[in-house]
Amino acid sequence: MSTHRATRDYLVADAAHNIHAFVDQGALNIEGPRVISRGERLHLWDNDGKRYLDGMSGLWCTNLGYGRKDLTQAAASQMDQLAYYNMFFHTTHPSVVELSELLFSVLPGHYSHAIYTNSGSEANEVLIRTVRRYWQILGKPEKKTLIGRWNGYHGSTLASSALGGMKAMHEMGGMLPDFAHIDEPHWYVHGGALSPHEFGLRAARQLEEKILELGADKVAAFVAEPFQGAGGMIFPPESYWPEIQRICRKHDVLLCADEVIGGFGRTGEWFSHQHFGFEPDTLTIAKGLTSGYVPMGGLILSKQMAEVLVQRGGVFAHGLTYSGHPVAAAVAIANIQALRDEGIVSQVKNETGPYLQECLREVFGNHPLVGDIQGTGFLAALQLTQDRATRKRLENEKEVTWRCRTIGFEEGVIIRPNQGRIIMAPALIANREELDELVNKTKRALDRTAQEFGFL
Ligand code: PXG
Repeated sequence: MSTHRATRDYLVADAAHNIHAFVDQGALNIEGPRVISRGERLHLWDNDGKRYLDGMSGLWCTNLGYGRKDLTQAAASQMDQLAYYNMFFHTTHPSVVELSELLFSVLPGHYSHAIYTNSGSEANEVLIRTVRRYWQILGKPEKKTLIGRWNGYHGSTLASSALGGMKAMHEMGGMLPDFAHIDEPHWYVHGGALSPHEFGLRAARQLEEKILELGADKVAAFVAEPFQGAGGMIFPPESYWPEIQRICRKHDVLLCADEVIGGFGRTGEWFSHQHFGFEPDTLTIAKGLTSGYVPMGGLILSKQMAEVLVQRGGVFAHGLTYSGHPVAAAVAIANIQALRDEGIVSQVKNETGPYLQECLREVFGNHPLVGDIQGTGFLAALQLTQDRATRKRLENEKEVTWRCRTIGFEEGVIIRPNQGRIIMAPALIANREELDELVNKTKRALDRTAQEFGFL
């Protein structure tokens, strides 16, 4: 554990040496980041002892909350017994074998194989290589284009960011050939006069248009998050996923779900594609797999795909030093066991998730700044608006939502501004009292924001 130093010391050293994610580093150095030092369940403490309720599970990952001794002990015992070994050159080890047995016992029955990584970005890199390999083995090497979505997020490595649809990332010298994008199914912003149902179908049919434009014999896969996380917690209309699945099957295009945020109970189902009712051929996982205690991700393959790769594929030319790392696997086992044996996933589905959704609708349903509330399980987005009737977005939505986050910190709650929305995704262990604290502090932050900008 690091020794405790004055916050100012940390800020000076941080500015001298660290480049942070997705910020203007020069501007951050002037303002200084918050130094977070300790966590317990849903609460975090900064270096000066101020306490916050973390409404975002870190970066959507601490599904079991902070300070779980079962997870830290699983890591410590595994380190004592076998701190490292690998899956190269005809070896394996007990913790990765046991993890896979457990993982496939909670996954739907049509999945059978996993390729482990250290992160979600790497899991999507492996996905890209694996779907191309799959079509090569089947004698269709031309089927190599992957279709993603604008505003989708699949990671920060080169190919995963090309697959994603974040334009700022593409502009940083990152676009690659053989990737294409369709629009996001964001009814509130793009739906116009269409009903959500009609818009969902129209958004899905863009995939068919794109496949026909590129030629189905060139398209390997469609990859998407069941709901968009980093892109603003956008839930597609109910008509969207069944139509996407129909189109993929019709044109022999693999359907790949990025479950990095949605996996491990977030929606109240083990995996979010189960909530939306479709059957992907692959799943990418990370974050909630270990509740963020140690890095781990993976690619899950359907039985049908795995059979092609295993029975007909020959050498699979891929491997990471830390694929299936014993310590990460031991933590993942303890994490999945806790989610299952403590009934946490079903509690989010049947009890605490509906409670959170109800509270949010009760408290924010008539708020002058809130035009729409989306969410299920332990996911929620408050869409801010200038005018509820016309769904007009706030002109200064970035400024307003960022101010709301800053006031949130003052009020002792961590919520996230995103695309004109205030979003939250608390740890799945949250009880009613913790959820009340989240909702009440968010209400104070939003009220103060509304007052400052003249809405209240
Ligand atoms: N896929 C999805 C759907 C993600 O959300 C990744 C892949 C990449 O995972 P790694 O482990 O390589 O980071 C992610 C990551 C945000 C935010 O602000 C979201 C992510 C990461 C950091 C910030 O919403 N998602």
